[in-house]
Order: sequence, then C-alpha cells, then structure tokens
Amino acid sequence: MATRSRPQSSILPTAEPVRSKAAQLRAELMAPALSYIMEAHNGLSAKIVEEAGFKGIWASGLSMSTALGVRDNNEASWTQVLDQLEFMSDATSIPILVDGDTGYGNFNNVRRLVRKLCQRQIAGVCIEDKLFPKTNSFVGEAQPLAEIDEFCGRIKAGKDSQTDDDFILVARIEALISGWGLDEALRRAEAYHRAGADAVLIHSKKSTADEIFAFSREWAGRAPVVIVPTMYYRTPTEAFEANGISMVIWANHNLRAAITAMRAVSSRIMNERSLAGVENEIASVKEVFELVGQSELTQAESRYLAPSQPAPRAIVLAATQGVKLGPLTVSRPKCMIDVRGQPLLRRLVATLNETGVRDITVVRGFAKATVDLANIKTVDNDHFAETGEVSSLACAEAALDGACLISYGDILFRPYVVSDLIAADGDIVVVADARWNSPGHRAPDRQIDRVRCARAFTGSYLDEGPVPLVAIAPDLPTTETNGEFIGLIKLSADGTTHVKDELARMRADGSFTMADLPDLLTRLMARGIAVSVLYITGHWLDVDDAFDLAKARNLM
Ligand code: SPV
Ligand code: MG
Repeated sequence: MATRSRPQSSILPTAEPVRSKAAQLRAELMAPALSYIMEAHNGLSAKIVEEAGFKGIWASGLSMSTALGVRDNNEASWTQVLDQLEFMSDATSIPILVDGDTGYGNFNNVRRLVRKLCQRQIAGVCIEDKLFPKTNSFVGEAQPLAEIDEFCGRIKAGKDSQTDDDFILVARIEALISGWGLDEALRRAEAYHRAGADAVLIHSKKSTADEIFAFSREWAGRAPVVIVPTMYYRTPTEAFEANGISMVIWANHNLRAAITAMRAVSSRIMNERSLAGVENEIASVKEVFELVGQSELTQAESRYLAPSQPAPRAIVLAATQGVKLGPLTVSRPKCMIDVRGQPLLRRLVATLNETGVRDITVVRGFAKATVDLANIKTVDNDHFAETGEVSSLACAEAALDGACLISYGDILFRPYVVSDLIAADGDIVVVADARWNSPGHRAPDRQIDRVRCARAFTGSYLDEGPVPLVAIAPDLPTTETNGEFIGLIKLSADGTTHVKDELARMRADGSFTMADLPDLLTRLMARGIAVSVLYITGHWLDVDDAFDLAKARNLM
C-alpha cells in the first residue's frame, strides 16, 4: 500500500457504528491508505457514486454549474449550490466534500457558508486561494491569486464557524496553476496549514504528476495532500500511493459521461424517429424507480395511510315513464330527458362518479333501449307499469351486496350530499331536505314523501350527525313533518342485509309488487331496525313535472 508518511490525527477510524458524515470524511482523509472521492452534481449522480462503492463524494463546482447550464464562474449563486448539496446529502449516506470555490467572497461569506454546510450534514469544504468571482483553473493563464494573509483569514473564519468538530476544511493552492512555482506553493501550504486547514489540495494542469510529486516530497506529510488528476490522468494510481498523496478527487467524470450518453441517445432518437433502438441500451424505468427507493414509499403508505374504504356501489331506480312530463316522455323515460344539453341520468351518474361511486346499476323499464349511457350496468324491470319501486329494487338484487346507495333516477344533487351520506354513521341513512316547505319549492298540489324525525332540523351544530327517523309517508301532517325524503339512501353492508331480508319477507307476504321505498323503510323500522335521516337544506332537485323541469333547467 502507500509508503507515504502519515499525517497525524486524533480522529482515526473507530469501530463506532454510526459516525457523522464529517467524521467519516475525516477518517478517510487521515487513514494511511489512499482514498478516492468521486464527482457528483445532483442527487441522482450522488446516489450513483454511493452505489458504485465510493466512500465519499466530490460536489464539483464545474459539474454543478454545468448541470445547471451555466459557467463555472460563480454564475450559480452559493445558495443555488447549497440547494443542490441538500438534495445530494439527503440522497446519500456517504460524506460530501464540496467545492466551495473561493468561499463566495471574503471571510464573512465563508463563515456563513460553513454554518449552512454543517446544517446540511455536508462533511467538508474546499476553498481555493483565488478571488470572487472565480474562473475554472483550466481556463486561461496566470489567474490572480488571493493575498496569503487574506486567504488565511478565510480559512480561520471557516474553521471557527463549523458546528461539527469533524468538519473538514481543505485549502486549495493554485500557485502551480497560475505559474508562481513550487516555493510559492509550499509557502502557501504552510500558511494555510497554520491557519487551521485540515488538508491542502495542490492543483496542477500539467499532463504529468511531476510538479505534484515534487510538492508532496517537500511537504513531507505535514498535513494530508489532496489532488485532482484531471490533466495527468495517465499517472498510475500506485504512483499517488507511493508519493504520499492522501486523497484523489476524480473531479468531473460523471458529468462528462452523462454528456456523452445524453448526446448519443438524443441524436439516435432524433435520427431514427423511434425509441426501439435505444430501449435496451439505457436504464430501464424500473431501475429509475429503484434508484429513488420507490418501494419504500409503497411500504410507508401501507404503514401510515388510513386504509381507504371501498366506495359503495349504487342502484338507480329509473324505470318509470314520467307521464306528468307529457310529450317529453313519450319516447323516452324521464331519467333521459334533456336538462341543459345532457340527459338527467348522465348528470346523476357524473355526480356519483365525482364522489368515487363507479359501480352503478340502473334499473330500466319504460323505453329501456334509450337508457344507453356508458359506464353503467343495467337491469330491467319489464313490469314497470304494474309494479312499484321495491319491485324495481328487487330486479337489482344481485347488486345489493355490501355497502350500497339507492337513488331515484330523476333526482340531481350536489356531490357533497353523496359524500356526507357515505360518511354518515348508521346502517340505513336517508337524505331529507329540511327546507321542504319553503315557498316556490314545489307546484302547490305536488305529493312528496314526508319524514318525521326524533329531532327537528335546528340549523346548528346539532344537525351534523344523522337523527333517528320516526315515520315516512306522503300524508304526515305538516305540523309533524321535519323534511322531505329526496330519494337517496345509504346502506351499510349490514343495512343491505336487512333490506334483502325485508325484500324476502315482502315477497312472502304479498306486499312486494306495488310497494315503494317509504313502505320498505317503514317495515324495517317496524322490525326495530334503526333508520336515520341526514338533513340537507336544498342543493338538490327532482324532475317530476313541468314545474320541476323548468326549475332544473334554470339551476343548471
Ligand atoms: C471542480 O471540479 O469544479 C474543480 C476541479 O474545482 S477543477 O475543475 O479541476 O478545477
Ligand atoms: Mg471547481
């Protein structure tokens, strides 16, 4: 392994199970073996570096800028860089050494930078002895260098600001790059080391490592030496080990690989006008999901999300012709009359769909062939002219299974009415309009199904839950009427069982054929089965006669 002299550190690798990222980076830097860190420029590339087995990440300024589509001249602000780092840090468990350029200003900017880096568990920063705004080291010649004392101030300020004792500050010496020679590089290394730098990075743009090795011989391990062999890439890694280098930064190779790969795939798809040629040469969508840990989210959802209740199915009773609508229902049933450009039933189905109710069985009768909407199931009551609502409901008995809604086919209501009904407590809950008697609501002679409840509507918080139903019939005295049944019922799974039992009883006792839903509800209550009422105040309508239709068309 390496024959270089080892820098001393009080913090060496230990058997501790969990170390901070800064402590991990410190251990790598101070260890006798040569360590390598690999460039990343965003959360994805950082994950890939970790996946490859690297012990650390170089958050390259050149790569992060380029990935953002800007130049490595501090065109991306330091907080924009910080945002990238936050994603990289969150996405990985290995330490990140960030390329902090010049520290983005003077000592004061370095202080703020280091505090923010520590907050985001960034393990260390490398700052270079140039001036803000910086230029990449491989651009141009003889870039100006910072005054040594001023740069030492930046180092001290950074070290004084770290909130993790293990945070690493690497001082980067640009003297060789700028043509100032080995002695100047060593003078600077010594000053920066004394100012508190944990390591020095000696940079070179030569194609051989000669000047780097000359530096490291003279430096003799006074502090760890970090290098970036982008230009002297042919030098064997064993030579770095043999010359006392502590850490190698592979500085921009993921970015450059991405550029090559993205160019190849884009131009191929452009030229071939097809994805077929590239599909097997690029990462699969499955791999994409794996990289970001999609399965963890699925597990977490099963742990933390409340199990969603399956939406009830719905049975819509739409068999009647609706003779009171005269010529409008000669060739189609009233559920199919036009209400402002759409059949009434299509509007009803859309409202149910909006609340998650998708399994809808419509009981057809009169002119059944005209009831032909998409997304509904149909069953037929071919005896619609001689039978009542309960017979129609029985035609849909196969759909009476588990939680169910039963709705008349000639009503419309706001979606919240269904949502509130589904959420309401109770095995059998019916919706009633407490404003049943308001002026102009109905044609004066119109018969409605009146309900009497255990408590009248109050208009206060008391109305929030359903109230027990006491009676339901068209002929309740006005003084005893608390609302109008709108033709919408919710059954829980138990409620559905009660209804099916009652249908069987009604079949057996002969009351089945002409019975309507209020008769069914009355029989259930007589057997001691609780039925409740959810009050609403308007926000619904039914279409029974020309008066209702005019109102419906106005409302839509
Ligand atoms: C970087 O990766 O941004 C560096 C290394 O600073 S270099 O581009 O070699 O200057
Ligand atoms: Mg850089």
